Amino acid sequence: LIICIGLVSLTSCETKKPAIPRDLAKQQLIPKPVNVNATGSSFEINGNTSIQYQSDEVQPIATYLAEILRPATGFEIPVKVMDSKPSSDHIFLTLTDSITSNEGYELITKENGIVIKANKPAGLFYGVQTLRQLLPASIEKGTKVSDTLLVATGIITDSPSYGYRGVMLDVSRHFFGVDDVKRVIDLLSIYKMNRLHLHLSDDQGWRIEIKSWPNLTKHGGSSEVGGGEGGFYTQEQYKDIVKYAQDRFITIVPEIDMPGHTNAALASYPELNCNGKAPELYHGTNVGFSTLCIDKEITYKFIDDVFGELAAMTPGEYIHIGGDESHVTPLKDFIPFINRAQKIVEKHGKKVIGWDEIAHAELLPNTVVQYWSKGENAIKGIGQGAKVLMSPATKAYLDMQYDSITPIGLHWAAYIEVDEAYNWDLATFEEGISKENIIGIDAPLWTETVQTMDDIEYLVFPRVLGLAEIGWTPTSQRNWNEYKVRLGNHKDRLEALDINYYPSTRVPWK
Ligand code: TNX
Repeated sequence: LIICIGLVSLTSCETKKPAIPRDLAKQQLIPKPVNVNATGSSFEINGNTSIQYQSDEVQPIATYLAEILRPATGFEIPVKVMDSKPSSDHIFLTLTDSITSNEGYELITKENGIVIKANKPAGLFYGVQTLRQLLPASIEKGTKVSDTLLVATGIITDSPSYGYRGVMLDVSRHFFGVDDVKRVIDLLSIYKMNRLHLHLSDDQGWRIEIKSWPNLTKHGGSSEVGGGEGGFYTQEQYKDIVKYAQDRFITIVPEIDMPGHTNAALASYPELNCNGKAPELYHGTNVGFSTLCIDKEITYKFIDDVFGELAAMTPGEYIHIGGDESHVTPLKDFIPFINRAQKIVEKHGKKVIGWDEIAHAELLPNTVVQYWSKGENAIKGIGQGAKVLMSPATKAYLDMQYDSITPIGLHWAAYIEVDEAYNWDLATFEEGISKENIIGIDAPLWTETVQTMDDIEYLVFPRVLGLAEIGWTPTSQRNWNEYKVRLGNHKDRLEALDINYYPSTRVPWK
């Protein structure tokens, strides 16, 4: 059936294709939902579609969905409070106690409308992300698409395996501005990630304004690896990032790395050095040569001020204190330093995360140990009652090259191809660390070799989709041969989002 509208030549005639109902069971969702029940028909988003909600706290999520659908459809897609029963052609978002999991949701699609139910707004947001992936990839282009917007009918019941699903971005080795961080947040939210850990200080740069110690950014933030310009976030910019992330149900976890990885701070304030002399700024990529002066009282005044200002800008429960690779801090100094740093963070109302070496110290009851290199450290932490955040470098490090010819990245831990980043399980990775010990996964992107947003995307995508699924989908429901097909089917979506992904030959890209 061909319908020509207006006085246009035959070649530009619109072809109205009959709608083919979609099969919900065959949708290519990442992360894979826990339960899918297809009913073999479809709902069409059209000019009559509206988004309805009941309580005020849901309104921003309804608006978020409308803002995705409006440019793609050209339709008005009004957002309104539901007064009585939702009218047909609705997409209805509702909070209910019948869903029990904090981040879980149910997405029910019938021929006359869609209902997303959740216990908390976060669950509704994840239901919206699932709905987004049920629509044609072309909606991600942000411009009007010609595809008919059909959603397959059925019920999806879903909730995550782990509560902490994150990525770490190192903004110290190379600095990335607010817009880049926001793009990372947007892309992570599509895959239901809920934490962005920002590595805000290291030898090569201090990236967060601390008003009581202004030289940290003025001098310590002025360069980066290779000697380029560097940069930093003002407190206003940082708060803007925190809010932007919060609106997408992502909590920012700020890290100030110490007592090692502190050359930028030491270069900014001579009094922080045991010899009272400030070193030069550092533009190289060696690790393990710097340390705060453990014996000086000013060191603790410094970290009290820094954590105080940081805690005041941090709605999330955690502050990360680093603690890795303090090779020039003897253990007899490292232990009391970490003990005291934890107490200072706690005094400011936050819980501590630290790299696995902190397990040598006496951990506070709520401290989390981030496993990156030594299982024995993580196990030592568990012995003290700590929980573990899983980031084993051989699987979860996003700065590792895919193979020996990857143009950027490192390979000190491993080459990590897309299948290797997917084919493992948090709870069986290390004997002695099991599911009840683990809060989730954090995938770090260190940026010694990463200079642009394109570089970030190339190392993060597509591996992060698999890492997101490791955090969300039960292990018993995951296998590479099935996943690789779903990933291959995401090609259109990655391209519509304009992501510079690595086109691994191990994935059957469609
Ligand atoms: C080790 S991982 C580091 C970082 C480097 C990274 C490079 C960790 C806690 N420390 O300082 O950037 O290797 O892969």
